Amino acid sequence: MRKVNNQSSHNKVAFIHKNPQTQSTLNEKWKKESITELFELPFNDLIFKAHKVHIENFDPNTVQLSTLLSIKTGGCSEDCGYCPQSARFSTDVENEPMMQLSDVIEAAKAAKVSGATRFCMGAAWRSPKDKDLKKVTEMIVAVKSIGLESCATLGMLKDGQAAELKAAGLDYYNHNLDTAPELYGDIISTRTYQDRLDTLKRVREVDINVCCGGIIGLGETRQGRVGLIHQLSNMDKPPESVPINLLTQVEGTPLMGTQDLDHFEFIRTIAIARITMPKSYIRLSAGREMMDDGIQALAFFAGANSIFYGEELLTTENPSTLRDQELFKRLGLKTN
Ligand code: SAM
Ligand code: DTB
Ligand code: SF4
Repeated sequence: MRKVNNQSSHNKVAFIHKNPQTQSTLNEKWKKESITELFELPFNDLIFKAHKVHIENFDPNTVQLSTLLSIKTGGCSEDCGYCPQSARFSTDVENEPMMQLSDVIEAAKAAKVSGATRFCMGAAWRSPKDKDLKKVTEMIVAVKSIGLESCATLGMLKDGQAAELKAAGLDYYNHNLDTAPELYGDIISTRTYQDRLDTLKRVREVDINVCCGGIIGLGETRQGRVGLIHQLSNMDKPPESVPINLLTQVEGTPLMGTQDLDHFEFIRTIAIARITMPKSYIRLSAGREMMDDGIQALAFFAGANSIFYGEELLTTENPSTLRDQELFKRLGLKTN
């Protein structure tokens, strides 16, 4: 049993490390000032604007379903302040070695039966060892043969590793920027923003679709959220898939006790991701378990068109497939 408790409490200063990062240079399509102005719009004006962008680019009544599986759980060397899988924090997560191929196949088949179209395999690694990567490539081949799109999130990739994943047929690589560059060192000290950008470059170079987003509700100010969107939307090619996670607070992690983010601010962030990245899939990710149906409905209106679907994320709970199916029915949403 590795499901962990995600309770939250209030009024704790969130940031833990002090290790300022330098800002990368961007070819600016979206200026911080313009993104800030979007955040400052009246809520109704903002979500109306976002919905207009949404309907110009997507069928607003269709949601893409991705199912997650943790193929290697816990015991991670990194110190990401939000993560229950870091070996440095004392959480209820039980470490588990890499899963057997046959168990992954079983989980992928079950995801397909439930209606998912993409299967995302996550590993609690700083970066994969070559022998581990080989096993993951076998999993990718198997997932593809079931008729699912494949996605993997394995940490930082070295030269050559992205090409191996591509050769196995990997469709998407998930690697999040997590927050604004200037805040990154407050949340993670064991790697840099530039490390993340370097891996994303390697993924792009071999033509694997990029899944890249972040976490909000880390205790950042609105300017922090502006900084994250500024990075994502100004990438040479914006990510095809943008997961927006709301911090899931886990007992034992340094960010446990962070002040909860107003859910309307979460919706604003979804709307601004939609406006600034009109052709990307914007995914409601961690945090749906804490959202009521009304907030999720608003998120779909504001431009979210993908979710993590299945009872579990990596180590924490997600809404049941039954609850999601009922919500889709009530909202007249189709899935793919
Ligand atoms: N170890 C790899 C890495 O860090 O890239 C892959 C797995 S890691 C768990 C994938 C992403 O999950 C993180 O980048 C972060 O955005 C998200 N995540 C982890 N813990 C979270 C939490 N408690 N709440 C919200 N998102 C979280
Ligand atoms: C992403 O952006 N969110 C997912 C997926 N990519 C790998 C992970 C969320 C993890 C939430 C905490 C957990 O379940 O351990
Ligand atoms: Fe490790 Fe990834 Fe968790 Fe960071 S987010 S501690 S790298 S599993």
